[in-house]
Amino acid sequence: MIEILALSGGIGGAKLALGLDRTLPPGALAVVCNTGDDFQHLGFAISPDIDTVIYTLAGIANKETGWGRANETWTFMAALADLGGESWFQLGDADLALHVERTRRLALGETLSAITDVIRRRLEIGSEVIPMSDQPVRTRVQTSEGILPFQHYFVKRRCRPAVRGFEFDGVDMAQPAPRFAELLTGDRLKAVIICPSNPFISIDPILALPGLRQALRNNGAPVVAISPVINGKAVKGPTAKMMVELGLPVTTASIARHYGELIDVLVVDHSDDTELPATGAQILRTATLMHSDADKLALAAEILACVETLQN
Ligand code: FO1
Repeated sequence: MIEILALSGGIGGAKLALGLDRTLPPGALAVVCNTGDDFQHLGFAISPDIDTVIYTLAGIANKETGWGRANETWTFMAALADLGGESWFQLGDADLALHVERTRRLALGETLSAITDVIRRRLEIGSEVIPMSDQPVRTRVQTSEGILPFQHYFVKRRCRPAVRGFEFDGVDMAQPAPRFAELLTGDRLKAVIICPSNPFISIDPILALPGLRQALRNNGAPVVAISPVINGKAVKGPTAKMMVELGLPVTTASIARHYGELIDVLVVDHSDDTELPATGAQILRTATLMHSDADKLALAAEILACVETLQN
C-alpha cells in the first residue's frame, strides 16, 4: 500500500527516488514524474523525466549523463545524422525502443499512465511510476531570445539564453493522472516528498495542475522538500543560472520562499549555514549531496526517519 508519494523531475530527483525505492518495501513508494519536458520529436512521444526515473529505478541508467541508458549504442543517431536528419537530441539505440513502444501504445489510445505502468513492471520496478498527468503539459521557457520549447532551450541551446519565466502550456486543461489523484484523496500517505529537482522546471509544472496544491493541503500528509541548492550552489543543471536570471539569490532561503507554506519540512545540507525565512517549515539538516548509492540510501533513511517522527 503506497505510503510515500515522491514528486520528481529528472536527474536530481531520480537519485532520491532510487534511495527511497531501495529503502522502502515494494509497493510502498509512488514516484510522480514531471511531464512538462515531454515533446514530439522525429515522430516519437518523448518523456525524459519519466524515462530518467524508470531507467534509474531499473538500474540501467547512464550514470555519466544522468539521462538515457547505460551501455548504449548510437548506430541509429549516426545513420540519421548521415542522412541530414535532426541529431541535436541524442536517442540511443536501446532508448529508441522505449520511445517507439510508447508512441505505438499512445496511438492505440492507451494513456501515458497505463503505458508507464506496463513499462515499469516489465523492468521489474517495485515502486509505482506515475506521470503527473495524462493530458499534455508543455513547459516553454521565456528567454532573452523569445519563448522556447523546453528541449530547444535545455538541449538545443544548452540553457544559454537568459531565463525570464516559464509557461506550462495546457496545464489549465490538464488533470492530475488518475492514480496521482487517487493517492492524494486517500488517507494512507505518510508523506509527500518533493525530490531535489529543479523547482522551476521540474516541480512547478506538477504543482501548477489545477487543484493540486489544495489536494496536498487537504490530504494532510506532511510535505518534505529537499533543497537542490547547497551553500549557494545548485547541485545539478541550470538551477543556479536560472535563479540568478530570475533575480533570486542562489540560496536555500530562496528555495524555502519558493515553496512557502506548501512544505512542512525543508531538508538542508549540513554545510549550508544560510539564514532561513520563517515560513513555518521545520528544518532537517543532514547530508543531502548524493554521489554514491550509499548517499542516496542514507538521505532516504534520514527523510523516512523524520517522517516517522512527524507521524507521532
Ligand atoms: N539531454 C541533453 O543534454 N542532450 C541530449 O541529447 C539528451 C537526449 C535525451 C534523450 C532521451 C531522454 O529521456 C533525455 C535526454 N536528455 C538529453 C535529457 C533531457 O533533455 C533532460 O533530462 C530533461 O528534459 C530535463 O530533466
